[in-house]
Amino acid sequence: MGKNTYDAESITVLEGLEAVRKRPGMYIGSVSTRGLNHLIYEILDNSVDEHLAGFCTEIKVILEADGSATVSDNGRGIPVGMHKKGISAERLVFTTLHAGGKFDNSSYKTSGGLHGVGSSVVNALSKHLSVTVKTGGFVYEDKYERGNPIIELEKGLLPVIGKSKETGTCVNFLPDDEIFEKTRFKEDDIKNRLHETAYLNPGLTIYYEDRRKEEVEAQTFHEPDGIIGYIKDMNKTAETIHDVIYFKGMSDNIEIEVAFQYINEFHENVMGFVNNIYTLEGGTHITGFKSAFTNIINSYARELGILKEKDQNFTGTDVRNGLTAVVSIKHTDPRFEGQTKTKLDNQDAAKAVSKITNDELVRYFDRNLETLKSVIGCAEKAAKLRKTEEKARTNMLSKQKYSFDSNGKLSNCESKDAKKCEIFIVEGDSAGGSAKMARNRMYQAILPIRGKILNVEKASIDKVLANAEIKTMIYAFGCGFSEGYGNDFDITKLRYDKIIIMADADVDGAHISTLLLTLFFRFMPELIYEGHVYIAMPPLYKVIPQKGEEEYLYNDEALEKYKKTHNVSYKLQRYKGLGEMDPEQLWETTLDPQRRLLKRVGIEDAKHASETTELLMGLEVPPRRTFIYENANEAELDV
Ligand code: TSJ
Repeated sequence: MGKNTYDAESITVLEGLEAVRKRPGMYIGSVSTRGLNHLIYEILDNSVDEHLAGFCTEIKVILEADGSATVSDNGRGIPVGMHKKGISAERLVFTTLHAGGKFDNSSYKTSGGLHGVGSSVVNALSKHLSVTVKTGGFVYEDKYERGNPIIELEKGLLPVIGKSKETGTCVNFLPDDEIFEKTRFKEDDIKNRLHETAYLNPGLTIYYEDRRKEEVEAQTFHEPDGIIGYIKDMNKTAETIHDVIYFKGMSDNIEIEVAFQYINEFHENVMGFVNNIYTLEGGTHITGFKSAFTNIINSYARELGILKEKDQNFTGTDVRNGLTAVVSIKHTDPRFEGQTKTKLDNQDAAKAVSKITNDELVRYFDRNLETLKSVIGCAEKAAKLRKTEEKARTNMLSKQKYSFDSNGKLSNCESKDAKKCEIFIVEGDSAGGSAKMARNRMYQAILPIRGKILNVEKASIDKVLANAEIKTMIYAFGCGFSEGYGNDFDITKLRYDKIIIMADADVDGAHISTLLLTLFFRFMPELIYEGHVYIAMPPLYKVIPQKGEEEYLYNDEALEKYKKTHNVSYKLQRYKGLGEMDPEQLWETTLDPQRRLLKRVGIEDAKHASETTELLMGLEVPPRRTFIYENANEAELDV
């Protein structure tokens, strides 16, 4: 650093970024893969803001071969000129916490959202970061290491490295392996996010490239139909009841955009976005949308005589039966609450969305009576089913509370201390038998399940609850279950800290895991939200060298690595399934808390899980098998 007047300021700046490196979780949520991907989104949001401000039409996101990421756009370019006290504005952006807003005169800051922390945090958590700005005929460059500028400025101005008639910003950064547990970006999550961003910004084209692979993968995301296209794609394989309905409006300075369509299925999918941020936990915009919908459909149903005077109103869940909807709003000052800070809290949004939804639905349905009638038909079907199910449930709960222990299938553990207890849900009787012998019976319970449990997405609830294995499971967990029409689920009663799905590493195993996750996701989502659900990762191989220690290998990468690092002859044993392991092996590889590998099913998977489920269950048999097969080897060796 020079002896310039901004010395004092630089010191506080560096202290700021030092705090980020000390407690990264405070700024990006976690240092797991989720936090890692978040770095890209944080930078990307700046370019999207530039698009929202009306100056950028193209964004490129490149996962580079060296593990770094490059995000670039064709916007105006970050201001490089002198800002207050002699620091270039660009420097201030990258070295000051929360600097973003200061120059940002676009009306909607995405940075107001989930962990919206700005590019300085990305800078602080990167081994190196470089910025190239094209503006005013010149190309400027700046570089940082772990948040520290490494180029000395002359008179506070950035060095010029070339000329250009174009404008734009390009940022390249390599996440610091001193900070992150893993530094490999997860491409599926990133591609989803880019696609979502394209749907929400129909004027934007996003190019994606993954250069880490031998064969470079390139994709373009451009969705000129916006959220209408989003709905169409989500309902691609479903039987739709009407064309996508779209409306937008402005109320109380909040911009509201909605697209929806009913399909002939027994579930709802209402997704909310605030300033392009997906709100997993919903919030006021969603509440406003839902309450307007419920009111309107009920008053039309009475007007049309479909609901008689003596009839009860449809519930909100009835009204949303079969509904796929996207509610996207733009708010100048969004506030978020909830466990993952993804629940909109602004009361004005509820009022505004409800007003616009109300006005626009009335306008539409008054002119489209046939559509209205088929929508009400969906609610009627749901109400009928609900009433049957309410009966079925009362019967089930009163009759069978204590009866299914007689299956004798659950081998419970002795301890009643839920914090220490685990339950393994094991596919197949033979693996179940081995697991029962191998387990630590003090803390580990075993529940073998046979074959394929019920497809919960398709089955109605009384069928689900009639399934012996599911009943045993619900009973064993001890918390009841929740479902659209009431909530009997009580997570404080959970008897096991860990619920561990143990299935073979093959197609059928993947199917069983998906079905179980669907069941949990639909009827006991708190189990997933609160991180109680895990997937056991049994090894794929055992290597037995002529000399030296035997080793279990958990994936093909580990095998490749072993081959490269061990020059001795060895026998390679491939496990086909859990059933092949004797109890001792099962203990060593999959049950022993000291040695086993578990994948935690996290909230980040929740949205993806539900989509996958819908995809899996909605499709015919052949594509379903392909999908599961393709993904069977993709489980991440986290935790
Ligand atoms: F912040 C960042 F460095 F992470 C970043 C910012 C990364 C990337 C890839 C792009 C951007 C960015 C910033 N793209 N476009 C802009 N635009 C501005 O910062 C900008 C330009 C001009 C004016 C103006 O009022 O003239 C205002 C702004 C906010």
